[in-house]
Amino acid sequence: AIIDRKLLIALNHHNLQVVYQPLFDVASGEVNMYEALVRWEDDELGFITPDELIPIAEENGLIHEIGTFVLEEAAKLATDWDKKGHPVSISVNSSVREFSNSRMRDKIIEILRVTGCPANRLQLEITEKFAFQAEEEQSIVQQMTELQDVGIEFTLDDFGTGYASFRYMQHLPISKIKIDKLFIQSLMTQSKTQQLVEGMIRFGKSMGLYVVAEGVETEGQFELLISMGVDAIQGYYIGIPLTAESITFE
Ligand code: G
Ligand code: G
Ligand code: NA
Ligand code: MN
Repeated sequence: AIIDRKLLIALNHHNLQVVYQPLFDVASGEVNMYEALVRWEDDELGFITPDELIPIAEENGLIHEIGTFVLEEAAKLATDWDKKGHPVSISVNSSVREFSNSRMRDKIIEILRVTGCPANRLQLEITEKFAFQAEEEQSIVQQMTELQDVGIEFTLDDFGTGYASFRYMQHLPISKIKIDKLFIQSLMTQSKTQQLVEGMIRFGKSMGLYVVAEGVETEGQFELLISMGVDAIQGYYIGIPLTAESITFE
């Protein structure tokens, strides 16, 4: 299809963008992490959102090239920040599909080596939206475990909306969960949602995990989540996704 060809050309010309959204760490009271989010705008097709782009790329196989591009951009930026004295890490979304390539681990280690990025400055977010096949499981777990051994942390993204959370947690080396924004949207208006979020935070903490809430847009949500013991907050209330050049440190 035309979109597949256009995407390939855009990737070859590095014509995609990456924007970065801040995460506020409650314990330190500082932004200590940014999430990398890919953006693609085509001259004719216009703006293609990641919700459209990622499924297309998973289908046509270009998800691996998108992953490489975003990882390289993020690793370069985190290295640049490190050199300037900003100890801030960047987390990159990756589809479990990307780990079906047995060289995902090697690719990431190579990106760290080439960019000089400290391993603990690059993190990965895995979504539970997609199930992995039983036969892929061993390779996925092994690659993730080896990456964790060198210092790369994994977040289970969109927590609570998939169907495989507990299975993922049982097998994958995850140290953080990110409560999906769907739950945050009705946090203030539904007592049932409030109980669910409280339960997810308590569960995460009892598992020794770092618990993030995303999609936080108001002070009310922010205060309530902090009183519930959440470890980090992400959302428009903290900051919108920005290009690397627009991000400043005080
Ligand atoms: O912020 P935004 O609307 O762009 O994100 C929409 C969805 O796309 C989110 O689920 C996010 O995890 C996913 N996404 C954004 N960037 C990337 C990326 O570089 N790789 C993958 N696999 N998913 C991404
Ligand atoms: O699936 P993932 O969790 O990675 O998706 C992140 C998506 O959420 C991105 O599209 C990002 O632009 C969007 N997002 C980030 N902060 C907020 C927010 O406060 N409210 C809403 N509605 N969306 C947000
Ligand atoms: Na994410
Ligand atoms: Mn999410």
